[in-house]
Amino acid sequence: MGKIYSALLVAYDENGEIYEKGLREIVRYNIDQNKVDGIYVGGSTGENFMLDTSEKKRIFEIAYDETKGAVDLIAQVGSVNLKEAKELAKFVTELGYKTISAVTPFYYKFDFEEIKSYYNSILENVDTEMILYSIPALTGVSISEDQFAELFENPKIVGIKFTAGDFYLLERVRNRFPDKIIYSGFDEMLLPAVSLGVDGAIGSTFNVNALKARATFEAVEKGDLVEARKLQSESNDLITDLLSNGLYNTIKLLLAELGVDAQYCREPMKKPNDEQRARTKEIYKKYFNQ
Ligand code: MN9
Repeated sequence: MGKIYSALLVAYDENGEIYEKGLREIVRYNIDQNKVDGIYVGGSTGENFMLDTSEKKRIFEIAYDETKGAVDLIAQVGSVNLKEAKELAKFVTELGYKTISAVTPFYYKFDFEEIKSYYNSILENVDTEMILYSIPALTGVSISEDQFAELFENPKIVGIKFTAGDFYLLERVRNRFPDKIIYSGFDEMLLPAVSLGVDGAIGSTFNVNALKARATFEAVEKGDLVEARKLQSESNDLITDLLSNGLYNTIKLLLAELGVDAQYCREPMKKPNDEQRARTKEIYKKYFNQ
């Protein structure tokens, strides 16, 4: 059965500081209500790339402590500051995380040799397994099939979080590396990814829509494509509404409706305005309060 991981949202208070109570509640909600198999900590959804090192560490600590081994955890430690990435890899490993992940280095146009040495360097001093995080739409970095093969030469690299709509590449990689773990990263493209044989999915919208994502997986595994398409369409109605109203803010506001004190995003992301709040109430009524 495919695994469903929430890409963890982080609650920030009015001033943009980590709001521990809310973060703990989001973790709990994912375990108790969303019934996720795991949580991906420190990803895009956690607003990670706007944080300093001590804040990243604090989030890893809180998520680890609140989870208490109930579900699997993956710590995203990647950073364009390699020294920080290595420090975080060591930190989370010592905390007890069994799996790390790292986004491809971004901003500068690193060549593949540099990308490869970034990954091998992060893994040098830690004994954890690594899931590559590929998200070309945000990083501008695409990894080809042959480049994945080269990265997999490091036995600690066990899989990919594949956040892209390139299903040709996904099929090629799936077919060539049957033993690697592939997580689909775009929730709106879950069904095509599942149909190509991914092992699981990691997504922001699973913070409120994990049960339907799991049902989509199950329908494909039963061979019921008609049901799977119906479920994906229902999810995509919600995802379209979320994206058009401001993704992370709207999920946080929905979580608030569901009793989770998810609070705000951190600057430079904006706080929701009245219109977004009103629209979220409608979204809530449409999908969650039937
Ligand atoms: O973790 C997420 N990516 C980002 C992956 O947030 C950048 C996805 O879950 C998307 O948020 C989601 C909506 O496009 O698929």
